[in-house]
Amino acid sequence: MVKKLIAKSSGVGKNFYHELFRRPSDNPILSARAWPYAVNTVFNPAAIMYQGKVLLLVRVEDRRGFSHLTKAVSLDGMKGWQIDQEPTFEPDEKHYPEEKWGIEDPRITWLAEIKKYAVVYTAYSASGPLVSIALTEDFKIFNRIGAVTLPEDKDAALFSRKIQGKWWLIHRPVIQSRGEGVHIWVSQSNDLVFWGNHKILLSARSGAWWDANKIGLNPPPMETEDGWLILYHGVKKTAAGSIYRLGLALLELENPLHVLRRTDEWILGPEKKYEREGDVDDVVFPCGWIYVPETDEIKVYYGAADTSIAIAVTKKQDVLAFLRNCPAPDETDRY
Ligand code: BMA
Repeated sequence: MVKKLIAKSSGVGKNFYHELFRRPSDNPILSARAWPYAVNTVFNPAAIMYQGKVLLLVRVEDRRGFSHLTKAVSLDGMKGWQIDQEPTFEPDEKHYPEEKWGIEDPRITWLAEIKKYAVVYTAYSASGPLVSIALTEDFKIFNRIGAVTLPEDKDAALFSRKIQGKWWLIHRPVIQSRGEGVHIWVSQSNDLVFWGNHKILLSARSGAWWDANKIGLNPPPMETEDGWLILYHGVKKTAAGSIYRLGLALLELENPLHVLRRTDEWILGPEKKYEREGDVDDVVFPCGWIYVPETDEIKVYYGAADTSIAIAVTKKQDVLAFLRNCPAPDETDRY
């Protein structure tokens, strides 16, 4: 497979994106039917290794339309899920009014320096979605830092370590006034509470591109020998609605603002029935991925059509080989 993936030049079809990620035949692996209590849908899960098992923190939409987060744990990350009998992490509107209409789309990062897992999630406030952070050690007790951005902002995750002496947060503010696209930004902090030094990290393309006008981060950045691996979505508006597809980028390890590579083609898009049809058609939306060093596999956990949870599997070395052959983006394009 690797040989095919490293075509000499980039361009239409040259990079064989469709061979990079494989969907197991068990897909979708989790849906509302598996849930121990009545829910509408389960999707967009965060994923992390915890005590030797795969832990998903799943976005669960109840039958009012509000979301909360519930934990599902499995030894092999495919089957035998043990799902909490009730919500694991619920909105707390009384103390955090920004969580009025629920909490959504978590991303988990292990912060070795403070020995805590950071859960970065979308709080659905009356003024629109914004980014909140909570810290946990055991996925039972969650200590909220609270809202760290203004609305409208979402699709956020932390880098796993300080870089240039600061914590770095990727997020996706929607700036209404300019109407020139919705881009991925990065901000820095000393304490995870107050964020500044805001910069555009990746910009949406324009025109006919699959990632024209609106992009956002998916799982947290993954540190690799070649750089920070980024999986992001592009939202293409068509006459029939929006199509959510995924692309990859690679950022320099000690200066993530330097984008080393970015795929021209999307590497995963809605193809299967469970991705094409659901509460929201034509969506693949991961919030977590897990690297398995023994097999070099990366397992991507994604929401399919805002209705169920599926997996796509690849090998890290195949992804890095693929990216080495992708263009280095023109960084003057950003603003
Ligand atoms: C995005 C997010 C995701 C959702 C997707 C498709 O804006 O809100 O939670 O999966 O839209 O509906």
